[in-house]
Amino acid sequence: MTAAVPSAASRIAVVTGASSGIGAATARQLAEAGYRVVLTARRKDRIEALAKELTTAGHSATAYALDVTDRVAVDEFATAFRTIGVLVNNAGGALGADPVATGDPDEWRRMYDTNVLGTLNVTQALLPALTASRDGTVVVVSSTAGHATYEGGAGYVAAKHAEHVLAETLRLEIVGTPVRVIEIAPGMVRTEEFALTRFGGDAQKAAKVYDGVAEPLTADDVADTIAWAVTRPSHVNVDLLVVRPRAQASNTKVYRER
Ligand code: 8X3
Repeated sequence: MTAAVPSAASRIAVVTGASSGIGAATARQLAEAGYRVVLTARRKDRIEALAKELTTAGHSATAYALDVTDRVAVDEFATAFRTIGVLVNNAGGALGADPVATGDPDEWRRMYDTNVLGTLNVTQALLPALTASRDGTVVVVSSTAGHATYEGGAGYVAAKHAEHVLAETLRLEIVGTPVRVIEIAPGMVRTEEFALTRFGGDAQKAAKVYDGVAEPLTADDVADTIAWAVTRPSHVNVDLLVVRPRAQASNTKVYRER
């Protein structure tokens, strides 16, 4: 089946957390699909470099430095748009892998802030513009951690469950409006930063996550599923897409070759 060509009113796609990993890969793929991409992240230098790369390749891309947890800044950002077609809520991440008994409440708070309230902030701020496009798509990049727990994951798992609930509830609440809500839940994805951030920059601990796993997903694999879901015809709503590497049967069942 051929991908739907974005309509004139739906051509802007905002991607949060676009400075690296899944966000950057998604921005690239949506630009390829014909969207005018707006890259947001805290690290201005990175999104500016990516916007330049995309523009040089003949795409339309702009960069806007944004911390999704800063509601005032998010509201100001949203004033730039009368209509947008797509919002990809990708900003977020994991901090720590401690058991509940010893987990750091501050890390739990920060994960809730970025993953859940960040998604809430940007979605609330841009919902009028998505609705005004008469063909809007909200993507929530959650995680398989939003659907089942694992030992040492509770803080992240709790935040991702909340993000999943946000997506599900929003879909119920706005049914009948011209906006669909798509949740993409990736499993094990090897990106340059996810595990490194989780383990506070400890490269050895980060590498252990993927130890012996033949082919963890890449950021491109996930971006591919996002771009596929977003480019389905408007009446098709991919509610939830769970994507894992073949070697991962569940959050706790991973095949390792050594
Ligand atoms: C990433 C998946 O297994 O590290 O969102 O929680 S996991």
